[in-house]
Amino acid sequence: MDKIKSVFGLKEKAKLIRQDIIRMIYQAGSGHPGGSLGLADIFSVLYFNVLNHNPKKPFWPERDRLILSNGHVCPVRYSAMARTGYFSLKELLTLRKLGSRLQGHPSFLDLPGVESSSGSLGQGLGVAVGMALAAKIDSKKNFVYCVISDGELNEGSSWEAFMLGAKYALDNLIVIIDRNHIQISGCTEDICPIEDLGNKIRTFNWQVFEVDGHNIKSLLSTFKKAKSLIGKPKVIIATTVLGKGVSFMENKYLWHGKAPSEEEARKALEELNLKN
Ligand SMILES: Cc1ncc(C[n+]2csc(CCOP(=O)(O)OP(=O)(O)O)c2C)c(N)n1
Ligand SMILES: [Mg+2]
Repeated sequence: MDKIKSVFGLKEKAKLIRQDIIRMIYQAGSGHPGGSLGLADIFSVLYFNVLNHNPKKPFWPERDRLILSNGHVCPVRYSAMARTGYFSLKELLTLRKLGSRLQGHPSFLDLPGVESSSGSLGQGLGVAVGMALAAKIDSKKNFVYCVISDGELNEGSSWEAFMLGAKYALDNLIVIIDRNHIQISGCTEDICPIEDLGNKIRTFNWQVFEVDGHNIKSLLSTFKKAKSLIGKPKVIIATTVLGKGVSFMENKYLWHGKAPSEEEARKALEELNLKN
């Protein structure tokens, strides 16, 4: 696949992804717009630039793997997949319909290109550690990327996986944390504080990078640095805004898992259209 290298090009794709997210969730009548919109820039950078993949050959053995642990934000992944050519844009509107390959939480058995089923939080990092370890054992050169959310760091299983990743010095593993400070019912620091997150993970012997999850240029350079560093697993703490791009959704936890009404969807699309 030809990679998009320009910041402008990647921003344009992120804008389209955000519009898809609104259309899909409105059409489904349920879903999770907040986290999905917040991750649009990161998924644009991953799918159109960072990942070594072939949308026409989703089972290509040498491909990079992308595990989406916080499966509820799958509309962002489905849109990036459709826009890179895994399937048609039309199929996006089948989100959450009976029999659709685009389930409300991703189903690995249904949709080629989805590397693991997810939705039950706290499991993805363990899966990614296993895949990265397997790649090492097989002397493969591919990378394993894993997107996890800040809310799911409340799950102890995530921390077991951090320990194991360090034990095996999995430098082919790059984890991206969606640090939007919000989970299902409020602010992460009110529900079960996870700060000082960077230092916590550093003490687990991971290399930690911190980045603005909406700054395409910084994202590109951070992924580049993370890929080149050897000897340790790496985590990128990406600060994001839940609902990014839609003024009335931004930073509002109530938009974690709620579909927009017709009027709200119209307003959201209007705003997203006007954005540069
Ligand atoms: C094991 C498990 N427990 C509870 C849930 C219900 N749940 C779904 S999303 C969510 C909040 C997770 O926080 P985060 O992913 O940070 O939310 P976001 O930033 O996307 O709003 C919860 C508790 C779940 N999916 N899995
Ligand atoms: Mg969150």
